[in-house]
Amino acid sequence: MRRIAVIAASAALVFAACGGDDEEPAATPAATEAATEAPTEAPTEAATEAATGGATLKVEADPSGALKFTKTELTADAGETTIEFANPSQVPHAVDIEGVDGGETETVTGGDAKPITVDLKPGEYTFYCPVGNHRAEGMEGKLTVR
Ligand SMILES: [Cu+2]
Repeated sequence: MRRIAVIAASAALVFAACGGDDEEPAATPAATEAATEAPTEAPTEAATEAATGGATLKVEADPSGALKFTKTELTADAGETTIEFANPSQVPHAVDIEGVDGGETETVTGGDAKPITVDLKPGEYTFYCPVGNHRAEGMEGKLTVR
């Protein structure tokens, strides 16, 4: 509301200025408004979505904060796979796939980790949480890649 009033007032000033003698044309308020509103976060969002082209493997930590994942068995097809790890709980977690290069996500609390992309070869792997003693407490599972 306040902003509209300001714009209206400025517009009135511009009209007033034009009506009279050749006073300098005021730098239009509209132009400056547009410039300040321009920066958005859209480009980065688009970039991350474009990067996820292949298969996606979703892993989630127990939402209540228990030291476990929501699944103890996961399956995936061999090849480029994007791993999306979600940890909605208030306990910090990450996921690490043992024996897979770059197969560890960042540690997150109450949110999603930045997706990682790995090249999975057929076989059986253990995925676990590398934070503290979580793995020893049972925060692990089996990943079968076919
Ligand atoms: Cu953990």
